[in-house]
Amino acid sequence: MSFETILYVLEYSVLTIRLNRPDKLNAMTPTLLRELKEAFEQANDDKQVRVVILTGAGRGFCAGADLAAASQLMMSGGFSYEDNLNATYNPLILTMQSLQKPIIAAVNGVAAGAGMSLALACDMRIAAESASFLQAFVKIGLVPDSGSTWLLPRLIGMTKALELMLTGQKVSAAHALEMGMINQVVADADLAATVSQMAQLFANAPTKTIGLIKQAVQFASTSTLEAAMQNEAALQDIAGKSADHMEGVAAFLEKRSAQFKGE
Ligand code: LHQ
Repeated sequence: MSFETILYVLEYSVLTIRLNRPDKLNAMTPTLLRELKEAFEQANDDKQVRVVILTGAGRGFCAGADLAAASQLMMSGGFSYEDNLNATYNPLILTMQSLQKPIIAAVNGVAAGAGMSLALACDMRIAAESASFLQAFVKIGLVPDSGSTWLLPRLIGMTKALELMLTGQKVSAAHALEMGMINQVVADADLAATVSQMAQLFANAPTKTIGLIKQAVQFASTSTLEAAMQNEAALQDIAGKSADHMEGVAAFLEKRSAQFKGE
């Protein structure tokens, strides 16, 4: 599959999806949104892929919706934000959240508006020292979208999430780490190597179980304790029958390291 606005590079089990509109800080056009969703769907279906890295080309991670493209759509008449979000951004975020494989955001630069939502929808976030995060929506008179109102308070708590959403202030990578929004900050020059190291860890992990863990945590975030435990039990039944579980136990008993196949 070839793409116009993203780069899709699969090396062994590690897929790197790179947003590729560097001149516009990888702002999202309708084409980019469609391609990004297709890429994640392909990643889900491809058994060879065991971890996805999402990053940006150039000095930005993603500056959110491409405002030039959005204003063109608005001027062409009949444009509805609601329809647009429901048809493009929302399915993309849901595809990422339900991906049965881990996604690492390698945040190489600014993540703004829906671009910040994209980073928040990943499972791990490693940022370069020079990266920054902003809930840019309020600055242009919009409400946070693409999952930010759901994801951000869960990651950093309501107090800080509201502060960021109401002010639109730019947050440095160091501050984001302090707030618990991201997992790690590294020197700009070390970003690729650090992310690659983490990706290797996931490439050798029990991938099927990782998909189930994501599912369990997401289910639990909107359920009662009782329902969450019932769901854990059901998912544990699936994990318990996986080849990787058998291998994990055998490796433990034989005092060797496990060779997981992701199944
Ligand atoms: C851009 C953008 C951009 C186009 C930088 N669009 N060109 C969903 C549904 C539908 C529509 C509406 O919205 C949404 C959700 C959203 O995401 S709303 C939020 C949209 N994003 C923003 O409001 C952020 C706008 N960008 C900025 O505030 C700044 O560019 C940031 C703070 C991200 C970076 O600032 P700088 O580092 O100073 O870079 P810059 O502003 O000089 O940008 C570099 C170039 O990228 C420049 O193009 P040019 O041709 O002049 O060199 C910008 O125009 C372009 N660019 N963001 N969102």
